Amino acid sequence: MHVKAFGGRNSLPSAFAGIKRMFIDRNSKVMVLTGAGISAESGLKTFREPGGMWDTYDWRELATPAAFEKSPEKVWEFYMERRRQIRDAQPNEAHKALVRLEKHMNPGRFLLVSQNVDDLHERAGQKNIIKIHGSAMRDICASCGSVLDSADSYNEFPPRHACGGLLRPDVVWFGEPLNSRDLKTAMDWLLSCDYFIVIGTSGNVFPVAQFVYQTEATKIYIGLEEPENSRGFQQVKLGKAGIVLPELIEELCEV
Ligand code: BV8
Repeated sequence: MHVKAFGGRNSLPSAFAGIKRMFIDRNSKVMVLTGAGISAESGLKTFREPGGMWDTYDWRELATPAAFEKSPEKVWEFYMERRRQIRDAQPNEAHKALVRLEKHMNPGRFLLVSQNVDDLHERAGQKNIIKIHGSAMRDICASCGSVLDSADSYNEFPPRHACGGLLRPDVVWFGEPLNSRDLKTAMDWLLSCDYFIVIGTSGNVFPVAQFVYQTEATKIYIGLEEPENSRGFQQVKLGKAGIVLPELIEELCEV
């Protein structure tokens, strides 16, 4: 059942009255998926909106293994700038609301899967999280696979690991497979969760964009505009995550 999107804080038409009556029991199983939209109110750019990252830069030149092979310096310059912006950003009300939701749930009944490579969920206090596209705040050695916390600066570019291999940001680039263990955990949760709440992602990037079609859970989307995969959701609530999410979680969990 696809219920049309609507905007505004209190315009809960009857079709959404259920969202008010729906109550998430502490023992329900809740899976949350976030995208760049949840970090927008922290001042970080999204990707596909006008003025967004891929509107400004060509991802083929910056977020693929071939790009790194061709010009590691250029790729490092791009990620060091994003790292600076992430370090200057703070978690917003939406990140904090998800921490309250996790605390509301009984142990083992909450999982956050984030496509974001920033660390705002972690800095907000989120515990059970899978970063399915990796983290811009970690580096990995392209030769030996060692993972390091990112340094604020390097004395050479591109930086090298002690083993001599090139370091790269520990993110999943286009054309790279997602971590198989993370993907299996996500699949297991999709098959068993009661609620699948998706926030701030345009539904353009695969295989994550297909998740909504791979679960029988109650599926709610929160974002500024209808995502590409909006037909997969029973409920689409348009608005800023920093405003809508705290209100929704308060209604659903009375927290
Ligand atoms: C792979 C890390 C296979 C780097 C990123 C079908 C099946 C499988 C693959 C494919 C397929 N079709 C195409 C592919 C290939 C490709 C793909 O999906 N291409 C797209 C462009 C069509 N997928 C891949 O390459 C994936 N790998 O499939 O490998 C394989 C298997 C075996 C062996 C080899 C290969 C890897 C994909 C991961 C790529 N990495 N990022 C980095 O970030 O630097 S993707 C990038 O997009 C980010 O991770 C980002 O998180 C992700 C999703 O973007 P969104 O988060 O949705 O951001 P967007 O701007 O689009 O939307 C933001 C939304 O927020 C908007 O809707 C907006 O309205 C809303 N919003 C804004 N403000 C607010 C808000 N909402 C609420 N409140 C607000 N205030």
